[in-house]
Amino acid sequence: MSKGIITRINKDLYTVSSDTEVFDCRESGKILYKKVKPTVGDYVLFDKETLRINEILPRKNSLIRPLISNIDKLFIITSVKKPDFSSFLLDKLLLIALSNNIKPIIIFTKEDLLNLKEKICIKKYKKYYKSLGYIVYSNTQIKKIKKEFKKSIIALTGQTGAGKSSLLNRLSKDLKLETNEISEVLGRGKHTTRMVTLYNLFGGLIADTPGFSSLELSINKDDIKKYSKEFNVECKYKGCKHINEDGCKIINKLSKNKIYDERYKNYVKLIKEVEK
Ligand SMILES: Nc1nc2c(ncn2[C@@H]2O[C@H](COP(=O)(O)OP(=O)(O)OP(=O)(O)O)[C@@H](O)[C@H]2O)c(=O)[nH]1
Ligand SMILES: [Mg+2]
Ligand SMILES: [Zn+2]
Repeated sequence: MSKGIITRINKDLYTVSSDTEVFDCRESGKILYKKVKPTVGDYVLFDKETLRINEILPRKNSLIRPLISNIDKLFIITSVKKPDFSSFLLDKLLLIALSNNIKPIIIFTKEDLLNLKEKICIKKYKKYYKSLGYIVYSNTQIKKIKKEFKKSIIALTGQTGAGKSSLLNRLSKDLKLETNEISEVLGRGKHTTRMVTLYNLFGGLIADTPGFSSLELSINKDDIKKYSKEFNVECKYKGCKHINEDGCKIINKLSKNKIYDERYKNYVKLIKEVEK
């Protein structure tokens, strides 16, 4: 039996990469009827003769959107215009990464479309997120981004039209991935990338993924608090969620900083979203 990693899934055909070879495999009867379906990023045991996948090896983590497993780093592709910047979406994606034990890397795109005033505003956000300890790049910082690849499995995520495939094309001239202008009417992308595909690049693997126009969060309230840096503090009452509790330290700190307030609003909105 050989070990490999699934790099692409097309209906019931699984592309498995093993050393430097690539195999087109199908599921064996043994796993076909199991609840857990193989995803891109899964390490599998397969038979080179029969081209059957016999076993999915234990996962480090598994995301639903994008559907991918064993991710070390999530490149959060954050467009500042077309589609417009949304700190709510960014905060949501940070939570998805952190709660799945994935290192988030924020990459801003389309800063060239901003006027001076907007540039100053985005700069403040970048500074703030850096102050929280996150890595923040622009999609023009190719050298720095390349350094993130070594020995890592990376997934791109972000809205449709945010510039995920374009970034990969910038990083490697050979990929030539399809990209598309965003729809002027809807102000967002056209769902150009349809499949999750892992590419071998700079000593790591990176997945281009389909963008989304809306995204559900499936983590619990305690974890939202745990992974929201400024709000992961204890208050007067043990387990205070900082929503409307009397004497809450967090609520008392509001209005001191615009982005802090905005992150707080996002936090409350996310808690309410999972309460539904
Ligand atoms: N001005 C500008 N345009 C960009 C930038 N990055 C990407 N674009 C454009 O944005 C549009 C959408 O880019 P894509 O790379 O197709 O976006 P995507 O995130 O892969 O979208 P989906 O595959 O639908 O999820 C294309 O017209 C790109 O040329 C950027 O930094 N500046
Ligand atoms: Mg794309
Ligand atoms: Zn509180």
